[in-house]
Amino acid sequence: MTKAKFQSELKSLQRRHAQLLRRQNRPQPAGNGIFDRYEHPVLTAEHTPLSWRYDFNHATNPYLMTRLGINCVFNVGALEFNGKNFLMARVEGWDRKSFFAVAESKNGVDNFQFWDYPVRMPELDDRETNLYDMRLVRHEDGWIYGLFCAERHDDSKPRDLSAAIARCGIARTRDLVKWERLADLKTPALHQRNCVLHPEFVNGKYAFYTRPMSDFAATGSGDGIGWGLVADITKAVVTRESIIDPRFYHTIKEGKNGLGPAPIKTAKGWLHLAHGVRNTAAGMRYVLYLFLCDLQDPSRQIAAPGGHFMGPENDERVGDVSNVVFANGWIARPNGDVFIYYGSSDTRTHVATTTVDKLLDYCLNTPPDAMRSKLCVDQRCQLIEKNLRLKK
Ligand code: BGC
Ligand code: BMA
Repeated sequence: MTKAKFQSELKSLQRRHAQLLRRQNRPQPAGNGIFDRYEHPVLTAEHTPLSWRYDFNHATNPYLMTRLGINCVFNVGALEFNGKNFLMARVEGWDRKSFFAVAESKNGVDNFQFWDYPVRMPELDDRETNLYDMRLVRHEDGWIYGLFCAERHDDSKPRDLSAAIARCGIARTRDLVKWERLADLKTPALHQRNCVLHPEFVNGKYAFYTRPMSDFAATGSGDGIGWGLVADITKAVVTRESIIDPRFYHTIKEGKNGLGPAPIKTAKGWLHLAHGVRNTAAGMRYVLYLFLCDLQDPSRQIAAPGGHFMGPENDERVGDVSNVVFANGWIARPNGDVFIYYGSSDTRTHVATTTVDKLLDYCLNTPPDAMRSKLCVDQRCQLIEKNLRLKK
């Protein structure tokens, strides 16, 4: 390619990229009354800066090739900071390694802009291979914590290249730029993914939501979402882990479940967003669900609406790992607006908006899972009867 052609192609790449970042996002018409999905994803691989992917020098990249491709941007942590919504994205390169990068937007639904550089997360040791799915939480101790999965090969099975160990990495920051890496969380379980820090002290201790599993990813190898207290966050050890949200046969969380972001504190309880997984002939299906815990005792569930809160729809169903919605970030603004950031099929990031009031109404007034077809029909007939009576 001549230098002149190179320059004009680069210009048009940059123009298209700027257009994508400027694109407005609107709520989709006809929601479900619970939340509004938006027309476009808020972050995709194409939203990452061109400088992360291309070499802009004609002498070293005469064909204007993508040099370091980005595969997908999904499963973001989220935090409000100085009135803006910040996302801590899981960015995955063409090399399958994930890393973290911050993108920010004023209105939280469009115009997300990545910072110039991704996060340089300090490494604990060089066997750590993949980092992903950060939960951001502003703790009452004054730090912003990031909890994430730090994955490595399971060296006790040298011939099995898919054998892995999932650990909970912990780091803290004041500005999302400089990170202090703390020791990984220790618990009785071999594997921990989807761990979350509770934003407040409980009995003077740090409280962790955990997800103990005896296998790296297999459904059925853990009992549910756990809870444990930790005295020293710099060497976090959970010795006693209790299950606060168990799995159940023939529900949306039959196979496994895990907490999403840190809970939102509301007047009626701690509001939780989690994911539930079931196994199907087409692989694992991931959906989102909500539950509410007691304000005084956050380990006690007080409301558990039945069924899924959100499942993958339309384009969301297809991607690198299809039939998945996953969320590890949400933001409740002081006015009660809630932004739920969710990844679809391990490929892209979307937003759905709602309010704390709607989510509480959903939690407190959606009937619980009746657990068998017969009782589910009874439950539905009660609703129908109530409606038909109104018509008379
Ligand atoms: C992937 C994760 C996935 C996990 C369990 C990891 O290697 O990076 O996205 O959740 O495996 O399947
Ligand atoms: C997991 C998560 C996510 C992912 C999902 C589906 O266990 O930690 O990273 O979205 O699997 O692959």
